[in-house]
Amino acid sequence: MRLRTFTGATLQEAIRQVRAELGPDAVILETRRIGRRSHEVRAGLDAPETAAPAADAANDTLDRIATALAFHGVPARLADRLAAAAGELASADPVLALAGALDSLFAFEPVATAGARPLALVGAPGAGKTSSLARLATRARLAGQAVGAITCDLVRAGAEAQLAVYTRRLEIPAFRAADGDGLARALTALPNDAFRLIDTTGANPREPRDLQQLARILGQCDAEPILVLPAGGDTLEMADQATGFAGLGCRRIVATKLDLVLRLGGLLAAADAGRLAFAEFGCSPEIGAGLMPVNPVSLARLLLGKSPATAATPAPAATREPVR
Ligand SMILES: Nc1nc2c(ncn2[C@@H]2O[C@H](COP(=O)(O)OP(=O)(O)OP(=O)(O)O)[C@@H](O)[C@H]2O)c(=O)[nH]1
Ligand SMILES: [Mg+2]
Repeated sequence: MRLRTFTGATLQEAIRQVRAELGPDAVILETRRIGRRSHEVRAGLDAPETAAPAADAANDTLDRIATALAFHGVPARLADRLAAAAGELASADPVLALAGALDSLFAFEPVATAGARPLALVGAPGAGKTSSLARLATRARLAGQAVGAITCDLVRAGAEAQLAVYTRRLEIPAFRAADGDGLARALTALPNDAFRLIDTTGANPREPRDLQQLARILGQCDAEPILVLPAGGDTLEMADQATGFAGLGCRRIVATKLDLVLRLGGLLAAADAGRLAFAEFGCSPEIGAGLMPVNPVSLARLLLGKSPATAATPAPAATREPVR
């Protein structure tokens, strides 16, 4: 296989270079964000380039993408924008074309565990906030990072005990905070270089008082609120929920429960409506399974029918197959 590495300011631009130089049969092996402004795509070509009917192949690709987006229940206007962006890439590879389109319409920003602002997991009751906190804490601990957790959820019965199970197992300090002052105090009690995670009470985005209370608590510290949103809900409801939490300052989504659903249109609608970046996907009830950092290629693979496990990780080199 002929391997090449391409770099561009956006993933779409790097993929365009792959297309231009290696043709429609190029296989994407890896994508990587380098810093904030550069994307690297490693691609290969198994066979010599052929004079295949490129236009037909590109049309088949667009049909496949349109079918997948319809299956997922992506709202028509968003699906049209994605199809138009994919069409511009004129790629015969559906993953390539859809990844480029997703990259041009959405932002992708996985959670970095080092040097981060404190993160507050916010969302509706039962969304998966505490589980996501435990998964992010586990990831940071495995990376050798100092971690601390604070819960502001003193409301739901058993919430503190649930978090304590995880923090004890991870041997990380845990605090409770009843209000904004308590949260600010707990944050200063943790080392500055620690990865600081805040659990919050489930909030009803249709209830202004819930959001105002969250805003009051988080307003006293420099925490980034991250929306935890389960996949598979009604498209319009998810879009409304995302808009509500975006008003609280959320910029990113940790999507959970992808293992329970087949259709991801609601998640795309939510990210689009709230102008939220995709950060991580949760695909299992097990804490140990962790979260999957999302990038345009892994999301394109999921939308085109790959399971979360294979969407996230390229196959080993010896058995790697073309991404179709
Ligand atoms: N199948 C599956 N279950 C999940 C996932 N993430 C969380 N859960 C389950 O969803 C339920 C709620 O998860 P929590 O993490 O307690 O949710 P929460 O948002 O903290 O809930 P509240 O604190 O009550 O608002 C638990 O039973 C979790 O095991 C996931 O990705 N897949
Ligand atoms: Mg919780």
